[in-house]
Amino acid sequence: MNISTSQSLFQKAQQYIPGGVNSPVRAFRSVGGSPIFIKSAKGAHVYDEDGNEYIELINSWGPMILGHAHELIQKNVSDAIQNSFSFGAPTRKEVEIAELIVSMMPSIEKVRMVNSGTEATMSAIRVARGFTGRDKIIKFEGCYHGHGDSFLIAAGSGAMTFGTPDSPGVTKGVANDTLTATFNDLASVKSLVDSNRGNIAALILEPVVGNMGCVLPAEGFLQGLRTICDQEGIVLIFDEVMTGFRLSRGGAQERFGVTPDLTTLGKIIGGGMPVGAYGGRAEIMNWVSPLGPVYQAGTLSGNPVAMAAGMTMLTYLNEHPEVYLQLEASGSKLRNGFSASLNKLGLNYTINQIGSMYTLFFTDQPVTDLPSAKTSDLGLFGKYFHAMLDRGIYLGPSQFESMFLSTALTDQHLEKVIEANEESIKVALGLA
Ligand code: KE4
Repeated sequence: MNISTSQSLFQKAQQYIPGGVNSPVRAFRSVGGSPIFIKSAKGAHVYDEDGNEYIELINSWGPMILGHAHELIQKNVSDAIQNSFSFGAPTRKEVEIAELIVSMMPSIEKVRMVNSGTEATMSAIRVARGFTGRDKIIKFEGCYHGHGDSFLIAAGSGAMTFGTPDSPGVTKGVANDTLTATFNDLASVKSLVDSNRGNIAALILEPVVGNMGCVLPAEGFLQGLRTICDQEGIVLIFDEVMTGFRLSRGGAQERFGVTPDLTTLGKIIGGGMPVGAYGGRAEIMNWVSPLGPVYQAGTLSGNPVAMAAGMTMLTYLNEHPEVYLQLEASGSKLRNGFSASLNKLGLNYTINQIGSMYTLFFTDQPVTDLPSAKTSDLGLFGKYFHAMLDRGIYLGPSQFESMFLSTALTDQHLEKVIEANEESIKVALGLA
């Protein structure tokens, strides 16, 4: 496959941009090779600068749940830009999207729009600290909540790919207030709570993890966290930047029937534009400035063009529940197809899948937390990744990421992915 234009662009990019990319995972460092530069996308396909077509399973790491260049979103965004791009003043759309988010996610009584998932999680723990008057937070190894200092401790996603889960530049003071537990291990949470009683403001997690690869909560885990937080006066924060409006119309909290005190959102709510949000119980959110004393602000928060994209996306998802039936069917079809291939090859690699999120782990261990995710063979994954790319399937360039399906994927697309998957595993194993 000719990717010479991408290669020369990458060469040039590295002169001006650290690592040649504006977000680390894009650099292909954990899978090797030179990243492809995307020129355009439509529906289930992306097209690189050399004209190669790929079936898309990243979907911008989640936002493009309806596929790329959805005509309704395109139209409403192009209408919005006729009225200029930004005012730095309140607008009608911000009220409408806030009302819609509150109606779709009942645990959210009040919500504040920001510009990224990172801003959402940073702000959520700040208001939890303000509300409780406590300093410490609990997070889970392998969960990623954006690049805020408090979270770059045993972080997942790109941080983990680089083997630097604890980033330089995060001060000891900040790190001291972040306690890390093991995902799916309530005892590890209880021991942190016992040794920090009265000092823990919040517990934050991805209710379904995407950032160590896709990892599901064990039976009773989420409810167990809810009980601990109720007993200890700890603010339970579900980071639904990935899962929000993806795993169901009301996100993971609706699917698993566990109600957090605060929720952070991103990705889908921007319809592909830079949008994040945090919200939850009014008695907590009322602490946010200008109503309360916890400061948080943003020049482009609630940007009218971004709100047009997000509002169109959320309205469509709210009015078309069949989207979630299709995504469930697509996720199951892919999982069953992959399992059939693995059985044929006599391999019992682990597939973690829920709805339209999945990860194929190159390990025969069950993957329930960071240590088990790390038993995966990264070299094998890298060969598999490139074999899939050569067959026109565009996966996330890391073993420790979830893939994201869109409604633009047809059965034919999925069958092509299943076929390419079997061939690519053989190539990776040197069997073809
Ligand atoms: P952003 O600041 O990247 O918008 O959101 C941070 C974030 C917060 N919480 C969760 C659960 C997330 O998954 C993310 C960001 N996800 C990564 C994918 N692993 C974004 C991809 C990237 O970093 O380039």
